Amino acid sequence: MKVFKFNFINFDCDIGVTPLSPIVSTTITVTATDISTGLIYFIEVKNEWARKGTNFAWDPVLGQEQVITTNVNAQMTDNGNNQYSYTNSVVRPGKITISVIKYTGGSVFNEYYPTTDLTLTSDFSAYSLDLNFNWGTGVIYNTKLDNIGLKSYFKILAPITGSYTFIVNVDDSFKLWINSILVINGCCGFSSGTISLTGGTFYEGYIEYVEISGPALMILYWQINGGVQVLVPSSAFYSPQYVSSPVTITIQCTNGQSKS
Ligand SMILES: [Ca+2]
Repeated sequence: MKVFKFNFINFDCDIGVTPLSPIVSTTITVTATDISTGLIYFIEVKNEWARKGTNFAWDPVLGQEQVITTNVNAQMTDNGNNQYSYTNSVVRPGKITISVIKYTGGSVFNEYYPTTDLTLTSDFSAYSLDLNFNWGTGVIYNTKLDNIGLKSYFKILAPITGSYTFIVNVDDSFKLWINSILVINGCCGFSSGTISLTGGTFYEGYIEYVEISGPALMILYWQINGGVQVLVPSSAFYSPQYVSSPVTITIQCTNGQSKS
C-alpha cells in the first residue's frame, strides 16, 4: 500500500519507567496545524508500538521491540482553530512513529500500471470523482488501451449502519478490500460481496483492477439494507492527498516532553 505521509515524526516518549517496571499510563497528544479547517485528517501509528485494547503497549520483554500487525488508523478531531488533534493513553516507554494524512471528500486516488503486473512501478496517477469507468476499447491512460493495471485508494464513509452489498460490473478483473477484508474478487461481468458497516464510520478501501485486452470497464455500485442498487456516490469517497500547505505536528506527553 502506498503511504501518503506528508509529515511524520519519531519520538521517544520516556515516561520514567524501565520496560520491566509495572505498567504506568501516560497520554500522548498529537496535534497537526494546517492553514484551514473542515478537512479530514487521520493519524497512523506504526512500527514499534502494538495496540492492545485501547492502549498502545510496549512489548514487556526487554530488548524485543514488538512490530505491530495492525496499524492504528484514527480520525483526528478538528478543533476548529486550524488544529487537529488525537489523544491516546500509552503504557511503558518506547519510540513511536506517527504519520498524519489528509483526506478530502468526493474523490478517489487511482494509480495506473504499465502492465497487468501490479508489483511493478506505477507510471501515472489521477483522482476521480467515483469509480465509474467505461473505457470501451478506448484509451485508459496516456496512450494505453490494453494490458494495464490499476490500484485505487480511498476511505469510504458509511452513511448509515447496515448491510452493504457492493456490486461491480467489470471487464476484465477486479478485487475490492474494505478494512483488509476481501469483499469482491471477480471478473468478466457482475460480481458482488456483502459487509456490515457502521454509519458515520470511515473504512479503508482498496481496489486492484486488471485489463488485458478488448473492452474495459469498472463500475462500482452498492445496495444498502437490500435497497435500490445505485452507483456508489462520490460523497462516500475520501482520498489521501499530497499536501503542500504548511503543516506542523507536535507530540506531547503528559510528563511535559514534546517534539515538533
Ligand atoms: Ca477487457
